[in-house]
Amino acid sequence: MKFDAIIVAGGRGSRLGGRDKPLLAHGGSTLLEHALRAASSANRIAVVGPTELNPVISDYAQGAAAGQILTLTREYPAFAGPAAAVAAGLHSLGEGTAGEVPAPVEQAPLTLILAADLIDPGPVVEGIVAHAGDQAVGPVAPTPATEGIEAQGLGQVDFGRAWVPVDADGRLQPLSCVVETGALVQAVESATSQGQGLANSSMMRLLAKVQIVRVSLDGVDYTDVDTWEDADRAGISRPSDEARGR
Ligand SMILES: Nc1nc2c(ncn2[C@@H]2O[C@H](COP(=O)(O)OP(=O)(O)O)[C@@H](O)[C@H]2O)c(=O)[nH]1
Ligand SMILES: [Mg+2]
Repeated sequence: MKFDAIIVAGGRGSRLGGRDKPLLAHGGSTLLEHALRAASSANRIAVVGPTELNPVISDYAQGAAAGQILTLTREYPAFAGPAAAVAAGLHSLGEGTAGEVPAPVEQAPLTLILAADLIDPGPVVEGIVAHAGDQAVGPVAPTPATEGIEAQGLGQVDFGRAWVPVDADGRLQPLSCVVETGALVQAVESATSQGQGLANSSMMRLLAKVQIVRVSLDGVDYTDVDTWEDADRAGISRPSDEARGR
């Protein structure tokens, strides 16, 4: 099943002293490279973050599949949060899909949403894309319960489906999920047309009217890097260590 990818990579990194988390090096590659490689079977990848990420994207592009389209974009205003970043990524993926001569770029039926601060995004992407691809060809199955805002009775409309991993503690991981592109488009349109829009909104709020399919994936590590303690545990060196050449 074909998919496009949106990699959200432009947070403040405030718990890491303002560092660009996607540029932290882990296992010889940046976290953004890990994310790009994990998404490498996507038709198109939109990275949403600052221009500082450009060299990593350019390096990745050297070895990318022929025809894969890569964009770097940013939400407005910057740092408006992951939901606003996803909307910006979707917008950039949508550009050039209509009316282009000679060949319009087709929007893929599924869209992967991925954070750029995961230590090992490969297995979760592989698992969730496979799961979504298997189910996406079938009809929308009725689900007994949905998550988040919808469960609170704030909205009932079903735009389509999102496959969202559930970690070992039962927490949903919406920043490594796959959404039916049509559902994501409707979710973004609906959210942006309402009062506060998407600024400082959460992924679960963005997906409020999307049917959430919870997916447990065996042996997947969802560890991300939010603090220097996380970085230490993952073997990511701190800037002071780098400066001392350790
Ligand atoms: N473009 C963009 N990306 C963001 C923003 N906020 C968070 N992200 C990205 O979303 C991912 C998850 O953010 P993070 O702060 O780690 O969220 P947490 O792990 O849920 O606390 C990271 O890859 C961030 O770079 C934002 O305002 N803009
Ligand atoms: Mg994080």
